[in-house]
Amino acid sequence: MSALPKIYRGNSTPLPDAELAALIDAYPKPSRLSEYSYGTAGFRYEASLLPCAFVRMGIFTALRSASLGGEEVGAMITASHNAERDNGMKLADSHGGMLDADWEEHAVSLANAPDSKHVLALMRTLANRVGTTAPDGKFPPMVVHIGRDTRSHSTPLAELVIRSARAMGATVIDHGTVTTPMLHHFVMHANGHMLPMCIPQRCNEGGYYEIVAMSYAALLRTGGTIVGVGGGCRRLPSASTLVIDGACGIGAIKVDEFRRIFARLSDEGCTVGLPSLRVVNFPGDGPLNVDCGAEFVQKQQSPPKFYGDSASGASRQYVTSFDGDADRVVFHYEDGGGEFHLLDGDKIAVLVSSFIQDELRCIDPDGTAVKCGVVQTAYANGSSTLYLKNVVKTNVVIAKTGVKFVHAAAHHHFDVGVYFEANGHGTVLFGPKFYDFIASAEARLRGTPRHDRANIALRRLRVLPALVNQSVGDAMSDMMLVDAILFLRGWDLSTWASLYSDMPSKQAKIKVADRTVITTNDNETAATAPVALQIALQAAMDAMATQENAKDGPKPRCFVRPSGTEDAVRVYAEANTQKGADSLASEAMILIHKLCGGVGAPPQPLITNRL
Ligand code: 16G
Ligand code: MG
Repeated sequence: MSALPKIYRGNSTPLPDAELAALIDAYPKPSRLSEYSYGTAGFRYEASLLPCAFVRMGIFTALRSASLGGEEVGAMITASHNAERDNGMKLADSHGGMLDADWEEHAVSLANAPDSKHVLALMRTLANRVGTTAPDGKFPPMVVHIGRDTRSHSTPLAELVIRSARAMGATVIDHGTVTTPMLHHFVMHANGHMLPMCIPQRCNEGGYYEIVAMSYAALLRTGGTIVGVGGGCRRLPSASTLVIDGACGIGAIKVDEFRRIFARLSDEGCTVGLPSLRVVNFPGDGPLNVDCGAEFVQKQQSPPKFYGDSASGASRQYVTSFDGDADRVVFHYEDGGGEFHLLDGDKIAVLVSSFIQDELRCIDPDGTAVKCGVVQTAYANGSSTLYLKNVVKTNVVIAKTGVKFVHAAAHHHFDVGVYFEANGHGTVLFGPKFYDFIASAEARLRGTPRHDRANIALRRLRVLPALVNQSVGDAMSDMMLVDAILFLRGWDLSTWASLYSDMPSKQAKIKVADRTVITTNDNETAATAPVALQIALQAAMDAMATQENAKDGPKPRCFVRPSGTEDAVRVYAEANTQKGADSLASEAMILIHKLCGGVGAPPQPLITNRL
């Protein structure tokens, strides 16, 4: 059952300095850590290193809310796909997306200030700079939403954040255990003036389920009205039971709620196309993110372990895996011969963007009214990029790795911007031109037969902005979007998988003394330093292209980048054969070791067994 949040009302007046100082000094900087750094997705460390930073982040989030004139912000306590021992914080800005890049440095300064005296001084400087302190010491209203995942230390860590935000006089809304995208949704909806008119404002858990489930059911229902297709779409037996691997994390608990909601929808007669949901890998069934979940499945290219589940293989023909905080999703299945097939973020981008574009063209055959496009990262498989450009015929932009970068690019470049990282992070953003398009189509199509294809397309497009979580990628709503599209297309995972074949690829990582010696261009497709590294990588790619002599399709490709979440350099290579990809990645590893201060013995050649 969805719980209501616990609300602690604040009076906008911070505690006296001495009391704030006592709270800050009770959680000194850990001696084992030289500095906190703000990674790709916020702070993420071994949990015992975090209390100091978290007390200060309670203060920080309150200040951020104050700086926005009382708009509501959020903090999510999670380390996503990391092991259980780690924890972290993702910060949600008032638009619901990730913290504005300009404020990351303030978060880092506060986290790293040597003691309470410095924290308070920084806090005053920041407050004065953004003009938030009144002469009586009162701040504008401040509201901070808090969510946490199922890790054992998430509750005590969340309590620290709540304590310090309250010490600032902020109102704190504690949502308890939720997924990361739910917390982002609450924040986006709490600042309701930013929502487009067609999305009802619902800023709690029950409202979240309602929006997602109702718009999903509405999208499925449009499949019941296709003229000339035998009365409507049918669910293929191989897509009738959707098995959800919850990574032994929060996503399993939350997605299980939809089983109840679907039962209610069925009772109410909304039965078109609803699948059976079967959730496996709940918290406690097995260790969080170990041998299961999206990270494991995508990186290992193998099926997850189904802890405590003895169902027959047949029910596993249609499986989706979430990561530990349910902000990403991949699909997969084993075919009749037991071969594993992964449908990753690239495949989702292809499915979603071609669906939206097809529906738009039913109303606007020239495809000129709304600019659609897909944002990928350098990790996108070359075959997917080629398919998007040549078959879907859409615009493609390659952006830097990390949700905050792909999200910003989708927003910047397109009226309907689809973004998915290969690892399954992604969503769709709808801009003002899309809403204008819908409004004018509604006016134009009013009175035309309901079963006309343009009318059906309009009904489909109209529910999408509510179904997708536009604040951030969301495993639950992405899963339903994908499932609805498959249903409307009459496909199962194998039809979807057969749209194009991935180029064989290889990913690896290597330790160097200082990974910042490697810098890259804006979208990370080439290294800018050390200069010799890129020259050697290019020579290796050219040699592989000659060796493989493949005429069509994407060329062998390799890039390297310092990780934003780990102390390592990441390597990606793809080629026309697995052997070629392995060899290119091995060569890159050797070059990094030689030219960038590799730690330990030179790396051994990489060999993928599944040739
Ligand atoms: C984080 C990012 C993800 C990115 C990954 C790259 C968010 C919410 N998550 O998990 O988008 O793909 O980092 O990790 O932004 P890396 O820098 O270690 O390769
Ligand atoms: Mg995650």
